[in-house]
Amino acid sequence: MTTLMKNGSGKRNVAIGNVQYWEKTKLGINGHTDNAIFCITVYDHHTIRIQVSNEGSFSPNPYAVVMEPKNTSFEIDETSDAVQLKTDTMIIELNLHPFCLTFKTLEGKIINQDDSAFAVSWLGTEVTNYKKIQKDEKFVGLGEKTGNLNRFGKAYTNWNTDYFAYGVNDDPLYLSVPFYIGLHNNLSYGIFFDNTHKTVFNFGASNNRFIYYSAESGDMDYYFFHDENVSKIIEAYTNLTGKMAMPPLWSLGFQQCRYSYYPESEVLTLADNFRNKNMPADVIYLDIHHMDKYKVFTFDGEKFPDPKSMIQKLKEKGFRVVVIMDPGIKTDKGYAPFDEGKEKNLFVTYPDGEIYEAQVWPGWCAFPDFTKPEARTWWAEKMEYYREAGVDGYWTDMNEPASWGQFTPNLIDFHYEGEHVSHRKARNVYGMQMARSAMEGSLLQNPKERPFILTRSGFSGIQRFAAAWTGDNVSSDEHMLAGIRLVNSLGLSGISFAGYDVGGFAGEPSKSLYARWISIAAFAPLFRAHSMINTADSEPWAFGEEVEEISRNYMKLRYKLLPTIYSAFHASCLTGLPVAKSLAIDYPHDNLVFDSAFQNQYTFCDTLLVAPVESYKEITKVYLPKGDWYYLFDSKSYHGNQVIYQDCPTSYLPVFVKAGSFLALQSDISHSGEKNDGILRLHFYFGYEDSTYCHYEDDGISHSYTKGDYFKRKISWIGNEKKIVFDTPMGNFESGFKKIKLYIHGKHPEEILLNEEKLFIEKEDVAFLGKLTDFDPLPEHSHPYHVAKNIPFVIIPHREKAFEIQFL
Ligand code: NBV
Repeated sequence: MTTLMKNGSGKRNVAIGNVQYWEKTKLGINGHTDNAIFCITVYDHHTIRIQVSNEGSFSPNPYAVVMEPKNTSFEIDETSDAVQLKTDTMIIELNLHPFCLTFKTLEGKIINQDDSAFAVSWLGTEVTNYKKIQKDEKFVGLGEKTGNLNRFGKAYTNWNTDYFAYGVNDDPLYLSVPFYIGLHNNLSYGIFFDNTHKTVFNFGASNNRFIYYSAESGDMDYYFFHDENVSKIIEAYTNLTGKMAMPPLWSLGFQQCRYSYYPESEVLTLADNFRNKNMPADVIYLDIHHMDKYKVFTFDGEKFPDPKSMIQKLKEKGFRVVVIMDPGIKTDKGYAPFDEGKEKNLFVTYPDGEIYEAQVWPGWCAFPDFTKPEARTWWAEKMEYYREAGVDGYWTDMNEPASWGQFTPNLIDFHYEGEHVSHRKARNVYGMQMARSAMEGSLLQNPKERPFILTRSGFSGIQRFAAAWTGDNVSSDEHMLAGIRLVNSLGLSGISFAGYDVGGFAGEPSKSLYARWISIAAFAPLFRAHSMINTADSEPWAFGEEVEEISRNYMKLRYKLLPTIYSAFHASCLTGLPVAKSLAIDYPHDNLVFDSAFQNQYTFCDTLLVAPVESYKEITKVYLPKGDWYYLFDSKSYHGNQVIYQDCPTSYLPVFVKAGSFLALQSDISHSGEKNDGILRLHFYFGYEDSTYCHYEDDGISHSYTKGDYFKRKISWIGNEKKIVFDTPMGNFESGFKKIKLYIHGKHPEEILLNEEKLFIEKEDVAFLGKLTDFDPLPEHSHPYHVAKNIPFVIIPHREKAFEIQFL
């Protein structure tokens, strides 16, 4: 196009120009301007795609988006200067001279608007969309990005990067999600820029005129989301880019990693230690030393002479093994994965066809082209080697891809589903496609079980394939808090199953730091401890008796909470909303949420408010947003909308429970596969706001839940009627709980309804969870009280703390 000729050297900015032609289509508007073609597509009422290209056609973009436009009705209104497209949720106004988009509410409030002079512009191949900054606008999300919850005033680059011991303000890291949420004037919207090149998001850094997002090359291809609240925007974004599938229950337990546990005897002792020390755990990782000379799909015969029987022994103790897989394949003739990959043309090459080699752990390596379907399938087939040995989960590391020198030449070729592109376009999706291949491999090799893949690198949509962790963090308080923000930000960006290395990967944590970190991580979606080679032991018992005790208490609490956590994962799979929710999701227009003192706070499973605090603090400020709250450990109640000072000795993490909500706990178990005592402890925290807890169970491992083999029961609190309602369960799975003990916390009226039955509660029946060391103050039940008519359970009152409900 003329643009490129005029601007080939990238000397000056070239804006999109005036609209010369437009037409209404079935799905929106198509047209062209002085310098580009454009297309506006209504995906549904709250999701609009804007594509602009100066290359004559739009590129297919095969990775992030899984949704097709729905047939959504919309209206078009035309004036001489503008065209308005109106859905049930918003108005998109296209100014014609020049092209400039304004997104408005149905009442006409501006949600978001292009900078009228620059709108979409090019500098050479670099394409940018400039947006006006709205008054007091805040920005959240953008995935794995360091810095403040509110990203205003900073700029970020998306370019997947291996970054050992990154600083807490460094950028870019391993995984890119070019999606953010804007907040202002009680409005919220989302923008997902679907371009896999290196992209930059500037939220008002070094200028006071606009915010912008730009890509080195390719189309301006973005989705605009608007709805009544942030949750709905995240839902819409994950409708577009996909939701996670239900992970295996064991992956929600405690996971222990180290670079590296070997030989076999050390791994087995590690497992015994967890059991002997009465510390619940589910997963042990094998890092790169499990391999023969770091060659993927091998075991080191000396360190692990019989991996199959070792893994079998671990399984008997209730452990699952997750094995690391790095993408680099040693270029050794005679090493089957290399020979095969070469013969089948599955490696990334230079444009002249020569295999691209770079150095990683095994030495010079070739890299499977995971953007090529045949390479993904081949890798998935190769995973038979691990499955044969009994491996259950896979950890895709170094998949940015990383190599010594950290500077991959841009000219190398990638298949990119047949588009044949350079590294510039493929890098950001390489890691995600490796994780995809690992997930497909897990399903291929072990079709009856759900995969668990943990990935370091990824792109928008990675939640469909893997959980993510935040890479090589450092043992420091500021890193601990930065990790929490990273996980909260991943959650804002569609990646719900995420965590950080407890204790810090690089360096060595102090006793109190480890204790604090593991306490917080008990409330992280992924609960995994890890540490670097040549560092001191860092298992939860390695820091002395007191830390061991604290770790045990929080690990046990995690396991007791598994019914709640599992139910929250189920909800997350349906909605795309995170399990660890930044307060920006539910309280987006409350400025204190963004205050540096409170920006790390989040809700876990919608019920618990976690206030992370440094290890050296004995007292901390906590912001309780609107509503009422109870301190978890003694059920002391607080009004919300206030800052409180909370004692936080190392053994007590400030955690609060939302008034009016439920927490479902089970008895102590030592791993997720162990049977509980069949009693669900349902803790209700009295309050005036309504709430619903959707209790979910299934077999925890197979896919049969997708065919109806689940147990699901809505338990609601209707505040103004003072009524707890147990809905009829749904699904074909028999609940593992035969009884429910109901605990009522807080100052409540003497009469509460349980469905239609009256439940009389004496004042002294106020319950609390008790001291951490005495966490299960459940007394034995006494006499049956009465049989409720319409619901299948018996209520047994008890004079101390709980009501027992028995299923008939
Ligand atoms: O495989 C070794 C490590 C791994 O333990 C860590 O979790 C990854 O993030 N890996 C990076 C390679 C090099 C670390 C210096």
